[in-house]
Amino acid sequence: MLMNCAGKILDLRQLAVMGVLNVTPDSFFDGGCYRELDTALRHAEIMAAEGAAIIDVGGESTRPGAPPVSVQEELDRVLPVVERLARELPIPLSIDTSKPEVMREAARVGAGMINDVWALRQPGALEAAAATGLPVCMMHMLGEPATMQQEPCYVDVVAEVRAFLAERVQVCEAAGIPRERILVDPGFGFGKTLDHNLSLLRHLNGFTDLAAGVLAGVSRKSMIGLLLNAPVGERLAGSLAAAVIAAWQGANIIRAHDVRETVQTLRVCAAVRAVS
Ligand code: 7PJ
Repeated sequence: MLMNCAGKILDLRQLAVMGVLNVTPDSFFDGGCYRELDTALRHAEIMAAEGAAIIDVGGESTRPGAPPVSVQEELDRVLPVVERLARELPIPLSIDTSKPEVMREAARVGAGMINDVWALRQPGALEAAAATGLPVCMMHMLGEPATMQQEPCYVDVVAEVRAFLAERVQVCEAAGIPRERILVDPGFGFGKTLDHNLSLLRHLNGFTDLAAGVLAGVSRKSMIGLLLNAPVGERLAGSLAAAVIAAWQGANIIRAHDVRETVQTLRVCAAVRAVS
């Protein structure tokens, strides 16, 4: 399965790593590191050289309690980076946004995918995403970033997240985005307790039939921190373990901060999967 991302190909027959490039002052792991354009570009080039199949550019932190960002501020943060990287890198870029204006403008300067933690539920987002003709990643989130970690509650988290994503895929299809251009993501850490996250990881294989592929983002998240009682800087090994499980359970794309280590880890996973 090949996904056309604005002319660059994302090959979903292989396990892919999506490298995270935050151009925000306040993201939980790398916030503040990549604000300067040159620093962001250099980091993206390193991730591409380390084997990232796609790079996810985000200009708004979604960590619990993060302040909202205006459209103009988000555009100012992400557009110069997307424009330069689209020209200079051989791999596609996704734009991590929920705002229709940012989707449109990022697509105009060369973004190859729309990654929306709101699953195109903000006003105008579905239409804007459809009009770009780009692939989309639809992520599940319960509630909204400011309050999502205040006692998230499900009767059956796996069934409910699956039903949500199935419905969003239908909505996309009705808006003119075919399944071949849709990825789904259970949204680890977005309105979920540790137990919810573990159940979703355990049953991720139940999501593979919903769309063209499954994306999983577990890198350095608090679920790893809770299991290891480790701060964000000491969550690499745990993140790699979770990445292996996600891949083994059928995830196609692993979103990660530590590209080199994640690529190496998934290579071992893929080799074992390839034998009968
Ligand atoms: C995710 C994301 C994720 C998708 C973030 C972080 C928080 N997009 N954007 N999936 N997480 N699709 O990097 O931990 O899990 S921001």
